[in-house]
Amino acid sequence: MRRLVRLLTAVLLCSLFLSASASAAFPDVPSQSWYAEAVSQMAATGLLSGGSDGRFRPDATISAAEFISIAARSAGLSPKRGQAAHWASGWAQAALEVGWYDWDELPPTGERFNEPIPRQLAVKILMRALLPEARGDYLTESQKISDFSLLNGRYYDSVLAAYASGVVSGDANGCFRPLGSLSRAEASVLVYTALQKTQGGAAMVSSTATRPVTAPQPSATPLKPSQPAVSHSGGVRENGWLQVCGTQLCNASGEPVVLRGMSTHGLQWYGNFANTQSIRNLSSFGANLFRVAMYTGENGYLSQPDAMRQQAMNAIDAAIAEDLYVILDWHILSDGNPMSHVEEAAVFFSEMARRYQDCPAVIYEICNEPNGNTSWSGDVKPYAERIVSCIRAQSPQAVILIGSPTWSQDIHLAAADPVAGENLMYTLHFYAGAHGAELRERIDKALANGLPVFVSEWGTSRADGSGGVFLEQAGEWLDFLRVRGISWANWSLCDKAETSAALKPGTPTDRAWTQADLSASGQFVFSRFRDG
Ligand code: DCB
Repeated sequence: MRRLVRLLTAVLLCSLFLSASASAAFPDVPSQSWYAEAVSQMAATGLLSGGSDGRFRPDATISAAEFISIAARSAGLSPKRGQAAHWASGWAQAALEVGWYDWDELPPTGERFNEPIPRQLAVKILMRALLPEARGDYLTESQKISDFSLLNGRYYDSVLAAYASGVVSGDANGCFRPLGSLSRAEASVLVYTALQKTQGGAAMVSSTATRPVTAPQPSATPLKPSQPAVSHSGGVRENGWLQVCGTQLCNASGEPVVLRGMSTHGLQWYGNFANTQSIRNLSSFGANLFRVAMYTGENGYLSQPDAMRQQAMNAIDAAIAEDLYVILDWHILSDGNPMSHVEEAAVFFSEMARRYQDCPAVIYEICNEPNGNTSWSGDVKPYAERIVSCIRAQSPQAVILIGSPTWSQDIHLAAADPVAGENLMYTLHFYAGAHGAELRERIDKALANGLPVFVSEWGTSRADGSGGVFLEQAGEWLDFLRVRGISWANWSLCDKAETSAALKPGTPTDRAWTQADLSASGQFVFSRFRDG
């Protein structure tokens, strides 16, 4: 024990001495700065260096090459034969081979070596390099990150582990800024902090506290579970054209948006609830999304195309006038395989996408719920490729929602083999009385694989639209969706005598609605539009 103490003291003294001398070596690293200790200690042990002019450039943005070489040295990795004529190529190759990151995140061919490294990638590399055993609990750690929904799912594990082990904490607003860059000073503190958490890193521990990567404390007031990860963000005038950033739906300026609202029941039966007054009522309760369910079978579009098209357009136009985003849903159900009517769908979506090509409100849902003997790779995916190209020919950027087999529950198949293109999202449908943790796990895995998810239909009932209502289970679902910034539309806005209907039988469509008009399901769902 005495020997150990003597050894540690020697190491500490030695590192303090080195600290003083190294700090002096960088004229642009003030000895009192929050990063001085990290920079000087790491420079002294050869883990990082300054420029040929002897300066450290603490405020400069760190490049991928610089970060990887520091992480690799810190983890004791040896450079390999690189694939690019770049000084860091050998380090990047070694890091790639041990699996710190994937080829697409930083190609070893070097063309992105000099670009800033995104913070999410830096943290992934660092955690794999230095603290591969660290883990973070999803619910606990994600609550600490107010911009969690901006984080790409493939970085969840590393970032949550980094928060749990105290390597990273949020900025003053509790944000991680996963796509932001790091200054050289921040990166040094980040690596140094991680080194201190490693077993061998005790030698680096000094008596003075270091500043965490961005702010002194993990978000000073951790987010309460009831607080939305992404707040509800208004209508079309406020947000404009939507876009998909990573897995998150964003507005025209790239800020996260969550859409929440109602789906109609079948337009052929309950089209009266797709009028202006009903949509205005919905909006007054806080919804910013309306879904127009145009059945194909069951006396829908396939049997009366002109009438149904006109009804769908009227509903869309009414939603646009009320400033709501609106989903045009090709509601396949009894016709389980979308390929059965792909030609009709191609004509329909080409025409609709032309009509609404200048309209940022319109979102296309190309196949409600494939079911029966339908496969992803053989049916739904080729169908989606065809219809996406029809829509894209008219509307290059509108968001398109794609379903999957088993009533749009098989997103794992889509995640393994997604459709190529931009602004595509994948629908997951659930009914609270039938579906729970298993489907939620599928969502998390899909997000982790980079698949953007949109819950374009869900109910408080059993999967047949009746039974229950299952409000406790529905609450669990909505909490889950809120934390992940996932948008949703509830089934359904009608007064049918079934529990999933939001309105009591006989509710009129020509006046404002009060709580007394809402069913048990409606009261629950309408109260969740604003904050999730
Ligand atoms: C979906 C459909 C939707 C259906 C609801 C509830 O189907 F997209 O059209 O709505 O979920 O079942 C119901 C209406 C009824 C109507 C019936 C037929 O509420 O009033 O009579 O459509 O038009 C699902 C979703 C999931 C599952 C099964 C169905 N599942 N399904 O997991 O088994 O059989 O319709």
